[in-house]
Amino acid sequence: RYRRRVRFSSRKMAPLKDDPEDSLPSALKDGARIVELADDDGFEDDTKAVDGVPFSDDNSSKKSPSQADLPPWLQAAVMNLFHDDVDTVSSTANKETTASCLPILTVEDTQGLPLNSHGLPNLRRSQHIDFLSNTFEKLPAPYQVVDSSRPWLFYWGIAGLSSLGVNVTKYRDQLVETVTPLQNRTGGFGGGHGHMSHCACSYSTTLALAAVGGLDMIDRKAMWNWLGSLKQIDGGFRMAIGAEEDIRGAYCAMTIITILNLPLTLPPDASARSAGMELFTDGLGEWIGRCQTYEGGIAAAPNNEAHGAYAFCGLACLSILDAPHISIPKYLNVRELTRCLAGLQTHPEGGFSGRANKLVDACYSHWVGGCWALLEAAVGISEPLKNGVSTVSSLWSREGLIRYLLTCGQQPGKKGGMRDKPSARPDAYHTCYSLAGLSAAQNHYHYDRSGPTTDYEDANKRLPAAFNWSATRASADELAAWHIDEKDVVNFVHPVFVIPFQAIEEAELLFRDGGF
Ligand code: FPP
Ligand code: K
Ligand code: ZN
Repeated sequence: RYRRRVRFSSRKMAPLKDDPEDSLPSALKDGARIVELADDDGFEDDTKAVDGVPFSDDNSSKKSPSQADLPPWLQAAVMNLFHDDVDTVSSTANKETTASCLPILTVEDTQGLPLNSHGLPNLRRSQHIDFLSNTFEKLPAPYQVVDSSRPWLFYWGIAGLSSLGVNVTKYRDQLVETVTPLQNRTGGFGGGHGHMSHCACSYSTTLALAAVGGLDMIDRKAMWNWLGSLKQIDGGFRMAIGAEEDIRGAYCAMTIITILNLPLTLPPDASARSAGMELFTDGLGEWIGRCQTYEGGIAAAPNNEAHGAYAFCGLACLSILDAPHISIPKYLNVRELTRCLAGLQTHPEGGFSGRANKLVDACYSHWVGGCWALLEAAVGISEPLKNGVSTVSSLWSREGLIRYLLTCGQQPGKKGGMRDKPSARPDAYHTCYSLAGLSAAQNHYHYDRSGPTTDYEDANKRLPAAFNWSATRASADELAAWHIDEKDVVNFVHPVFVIPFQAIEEAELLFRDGGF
């Protein structure tokens, strides 16, 4: 009797072939941890259940030619090696998601998409451009529900188009005209006409205006006053006057302050002054530190559940306060955070989930995928290239994310756009953040530690830390290893502000003198 080889002791594991050596992909034979079990181990020998995953050992005739070239992690998934037998609502949903993704991931199902020279779907650039351009047209009635989030649509459209290489400055006059009635005289932007100012709307409007070159329409002094009214005595920021205090507020407020070069001193009538605070940055790093949870991840606010989207807000905000290698380890446990975020990359899909045991979703390609450049800068593996030679390594699987986005993320058919997962419809939010995540995976981002650092003694000087980034293209070898062609690569996206580098450089020049 043969001895069966298994990786995890689970009743529901897919059966292995009679000759276990032959049934293992070669990459798994060397180096993989193999556990030998005697045949009297109590497992049923003829289990055929594969938990809804459409690959079992008897459908080899359906395998696409490209399956032989699959990377080891995906081969392992095809063999259904990663399963436990605790069923929950989430685990069932996860299995269904895996089942619907797997044939698309392996390109057994091409969805009718044209393939690149490596057999992966091409980036559908022109279709995605058409899709995002439509965001600026008259929208169908169901969009009424986003009437309070109109600036997000402008930002997602502008940022996504920039990633695809569109020169978005052609939208300047149109955008300035549209957001003029959203600006309140008391400072900031609301989500729709007559709405009160809100941090998220002010953030997305500021970034969209920066990208099109329209920042000078903002009343900076009023913005400064309004942001001052959001600063709390525990160090954080509210999203709006009387609204919730969370880490989005911290990232949005510090982004606006930095891009517009507003004074770091709180306005005279800011209520946080009553607790002795003087600067927008007072107590902020400590407050972000309190958002790190027992999982290692970052929550919206202290004592909440960690979520990948808030990890980005926290890391980006800290990367504004000071250089990542200074501010991130100062306020966060980097090892625990890294472990938590790495655990959010799902297998076999290769994309990210937002939190433990939940589903892969393409928008987390940015919210989690965008954390790596910041974390890698914090631990010192993303410094500028030495003599043009890349020695950069990664804490995550770029290849996995790229494959998920190009296969499962792209909407097939005429319309284009990108989607959460194959069962979802495309939308501007997922298109924007899928492209930002694709950019994080396909390009290298470097932090220059010799650049200027924060001088808190001079509170009227802009925080310089977030302006020390640069980016470089991946090598031809890397593109080949990731199974992509040159034309599948998207533009650089600034790792902190999530718009093009050029827009950040122009804002830096425009408000160089500070003051009002
Ligand atoms: C859970 O939704 C999602 C959240 C609790 C946070 C979402 C926040 C953002 C996407 C970004 C915020 C950042 C800024 C700058 C405004 P869910 O339960 O539907 O999703 P899940 O199952 O994937 O967790
Ligand atoms: K979701
Ligand atoms: Zn999503």
